[in-house]
Amino acid sequence: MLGNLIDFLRVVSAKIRRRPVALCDIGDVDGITSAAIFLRKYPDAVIVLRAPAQVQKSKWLRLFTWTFVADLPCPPGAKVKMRADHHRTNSPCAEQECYDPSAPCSALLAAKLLGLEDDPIVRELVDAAIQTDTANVTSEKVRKLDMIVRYSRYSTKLKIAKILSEKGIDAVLSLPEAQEALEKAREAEHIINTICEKVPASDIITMYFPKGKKLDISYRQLNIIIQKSKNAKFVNILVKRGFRTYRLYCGADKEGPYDCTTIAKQLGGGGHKFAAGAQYKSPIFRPGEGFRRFVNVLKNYLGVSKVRVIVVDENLNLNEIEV
Ligand SMILES: [Mn+2]
Repeated sequence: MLGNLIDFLRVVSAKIRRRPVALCDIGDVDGITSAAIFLRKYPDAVIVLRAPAQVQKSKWLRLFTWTFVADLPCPPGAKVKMRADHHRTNSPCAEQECYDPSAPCSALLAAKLLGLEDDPIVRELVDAAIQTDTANVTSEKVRKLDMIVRYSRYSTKLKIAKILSEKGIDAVLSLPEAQEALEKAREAEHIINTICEKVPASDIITMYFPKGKKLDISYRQLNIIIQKSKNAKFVNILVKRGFRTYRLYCGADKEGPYDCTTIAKQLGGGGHKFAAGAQYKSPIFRPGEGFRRFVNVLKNYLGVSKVRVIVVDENLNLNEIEV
């Protein structure tokens, strides 16, 4: 709420001062590096970071003309000058598009669009985004940046984008805020490992966190780790985030045969074949229906009448049910 007001005022003030405004994905290294690449080109730009679902729903984002949007859809009806994106579910919407669903990340497209492909800092950032967005992190530096981005608060993420644009990844790793975020990440990693050890290996793994907000972990990261350590082909994690708000994290093996976008779209979300998500709400008088809704979509997609779901409570106890 307050965050929206502050960002609204930041954009208004940018407009008054005729500064470029950019809207980039808040969730991962790809979004933040895309923002940093834009700042590299336009150091006085004002950056707003949001998740895809927030962009769809926000009433105020669509009131402005955006100079640049990256790793996100356009705010519905808004005028957007340039956009760099690789999500199959986000169709082209800007005056100047650098849109390629087969690209490994948006940062690469942002670099192309802004003509910065040969800039050494930009190349470092693009390389980091490729590693994280394809879930194939090979450098320790990038692994740390990924953790820092995931576990930093909003103001820190903006600061990180700025520092990345000026000095690159090393400068971010030496920030005191980065140490704090890494400490949080270590705690989260411990929780994730504890959960992971209790999950039996299977091709298809479905998990439900009815008290999901109580665990301070990245569920996207949990999904990736479950996929890898259990050799799973299709992992769905449903998280109850509030009284009637649900969030789905879907992950699928790149070699197939499953497609996450099919599930995510039916719940109002989107993404890639191998990683997609959705956030949706249950009706006010039936706050528990969100779980049913997801289970039905999944059963339909798999063509089965029952699925096994691992329910994880806030004390990390696992309970397997058939629904
Ligand atoms: Mn991306």
